[in-house]
Amino acid sequence: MSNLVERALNGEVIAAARLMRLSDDRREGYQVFMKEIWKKTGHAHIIGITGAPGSGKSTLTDQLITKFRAAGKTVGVVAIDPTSPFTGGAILGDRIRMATHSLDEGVFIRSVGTRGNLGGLSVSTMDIVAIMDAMGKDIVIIETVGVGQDEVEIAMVADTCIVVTVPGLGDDIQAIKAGIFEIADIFVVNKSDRDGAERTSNDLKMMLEITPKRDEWTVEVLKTMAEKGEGVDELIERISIHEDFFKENKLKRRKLNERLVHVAYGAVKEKLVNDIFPPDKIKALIEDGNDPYTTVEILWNNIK
Ligand SMILES: Nc1nc2c(ncn2[C@@H]2O[C@H](COP(=O)(O)OP(=O)(O)OP(=O)(O)O)[C@@H](O)[C@H]2O)c(=O)[nH]1
Ligand SMILES: [Mg+2]
Repeated sequence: MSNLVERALNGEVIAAARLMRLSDDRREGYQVFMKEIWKKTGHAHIIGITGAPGSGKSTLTDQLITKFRAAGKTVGVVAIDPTSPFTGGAILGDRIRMATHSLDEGVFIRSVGTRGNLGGLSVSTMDIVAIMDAMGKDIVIIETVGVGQDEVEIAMVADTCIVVTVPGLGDDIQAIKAGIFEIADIFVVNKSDRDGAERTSNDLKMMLEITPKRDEWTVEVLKTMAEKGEGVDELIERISIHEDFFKENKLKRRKLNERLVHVAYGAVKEKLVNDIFPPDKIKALIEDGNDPYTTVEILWNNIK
């Protein structure tokens, strides 16, 4: 095992950050150490937080970190920013908001860009989650904006998936994407200081009643005021109940396997695009006058 991996597994932040960078840049040989890392995963409880932009996911995450830390748990956070990988306002916002935890050694926060990923969580994002898990973090929170593939994929990789909504959806509950009811383990109506919180909450509950249950788990709707920390204790408790439910029903192993399949599938796609169907080669073949199917055939025959 490489020295860097060993140091990261011992919880050394600098080593872990370096591994994350190497994986993110897809540097030569990153697979070698990621194999070691993935073998050591499965300890952390992974919480996905998704929801519309500005619904309060980061504020809520910040509150959750405080509570988990008070309970003696170590926490990793991966915040996915769909806009700009380095200079986006949201990243800056997250940094400032979560700055209170920056001196706490038990908290490791990392922002990543989606970098025009084909949609959903990139493999390197999942590598970061794996590194946090392998280094011994008890909880890893993934915050992602609920757009496109992201929210479906977060449900695939997270043990507990929290969907954050805000009041005001009441008039047109149809506006809530149907798929959302299938991915949430817990619903949160944040900003419940605003008008219509009760109604939004009731509407969600009504919709949930007609949604088939998964694994006999009851999806609850909780109201929070993340800014003031209200309702956060109840949320923590519900997360903990879900974690127990998970373990008792042996879902943990199933979810872990789902996560591994998901990442392997992403890695396969990445390898196919990089090694067999690189965009520049596709472009060159098309420019030579080939149709799309002939292009694929030529590239495919090249590897045989
Ligand atoms: N009124 C009210 N405002 C809140 C509450 N919670 C968060 N906010 C505010 O809502 C705004 C957005 O909060 P964020 O936590 O950045 O939301 P987010 O979902 O992480 O946003 P993105 O990451 O940009 O999608 C901030 O100005 C918060 O202060 C709340 O309970 N009530
Ligand atoms: Mg945020």
